Amino acid sequence: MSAIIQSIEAILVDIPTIRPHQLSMTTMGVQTMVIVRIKDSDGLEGLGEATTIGGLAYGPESPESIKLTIDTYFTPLLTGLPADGINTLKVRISQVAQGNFLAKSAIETALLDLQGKRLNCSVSDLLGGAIHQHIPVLWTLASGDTAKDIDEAQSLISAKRHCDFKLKIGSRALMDDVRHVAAIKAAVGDSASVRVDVNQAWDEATAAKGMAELQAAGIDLVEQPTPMKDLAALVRLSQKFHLPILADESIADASDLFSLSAGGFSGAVALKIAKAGGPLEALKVAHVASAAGIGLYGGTLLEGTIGSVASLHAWSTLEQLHWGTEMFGPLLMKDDIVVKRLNFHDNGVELPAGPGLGVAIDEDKLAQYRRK
Ligand code: MUC
Ligand code: MG
Repeated sequence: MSAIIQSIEAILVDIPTIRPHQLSMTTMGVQTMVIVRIKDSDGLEGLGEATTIGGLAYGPESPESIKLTIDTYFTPLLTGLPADGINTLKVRISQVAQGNFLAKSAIETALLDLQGKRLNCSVSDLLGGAIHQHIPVLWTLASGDTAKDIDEAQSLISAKRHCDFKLKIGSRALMDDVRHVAAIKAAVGDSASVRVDVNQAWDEATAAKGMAELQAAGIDLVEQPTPMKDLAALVRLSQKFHLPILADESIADASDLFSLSAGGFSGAVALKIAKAGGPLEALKVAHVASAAGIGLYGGTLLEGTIGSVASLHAWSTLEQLHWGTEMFGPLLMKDDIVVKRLNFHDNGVELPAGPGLGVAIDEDKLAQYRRK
């Protein structure tokens, strides 16, 4: 007899960031995670997480709306059903809910964690097995201050915590951003790869000028320079410059990437479990990318440990991550709600061992940070 889903809980957790994190659309001082706990009739528990950036600043789902979607729609639908039929449960959810990929991702993650615990294997084993145990992780420099960003980069390079950096630009005038980026690249030199994320802030003409300047400054990759819906602009820019483009907000799921590549885009894609609707869905994007010759990058919505580990299990099964990953979310938060924090070393992170995700909740920490 299959174990039955007995309860689903969605918990809002607020943890301050170690410093303000400045993006083109918002500055974060706190990160809000939605932690999902699914319990089954055998007494096992699966953990999931759905986290976004700056409430509603980044996308259409907020932490509060994710909790509402799970409490009001997904919990009554799934309670009482066999917990091990993940594909069947996903079909049931998509029959009642359009979109809501972050909420779906948290549920899919928790079901995978539960399945792994039941079968005594890791989530990456469920996904075909990890190829990599140590996964490269970059750091985002986004203090808003050039000198502080240079200090931050240099201390992280010497500690071997990160050797690749992503700079958040787009909120200032173009040439101010170019000077900021060029100063950081000049300070770190060849010891680091420097990329930028514009988070859709430029129109196509600004992007063309920006890419020419950034190419001359030695930048390696430009992420989402133009608005997400303007796929044609991404295609034209990718054909015009040798400096590669990383598509982020434009690509949520496999069909988005199919359209972009069929339109003639070359470059890379940021995979995110949150955008796609879970680790299984994000891997479908990776398969389309591989078929189309598009490079892979393991992306984040600045999730805490649970969401980051779910992503890492998925990324660990990919033979090649051309641009590495950015699974540093847990390091941006002042504290954590898990018993054992991730082990970041040698410019990357260790995939945790143990059944399921390999992560356990610290109940005292959860009680301290959960929203009252
Ligand atoms: C994004 O758009 O890439 C990832 C790293 C970071 O600093 O912000 C995110 C979101
Ligand atoms: Mg991005």
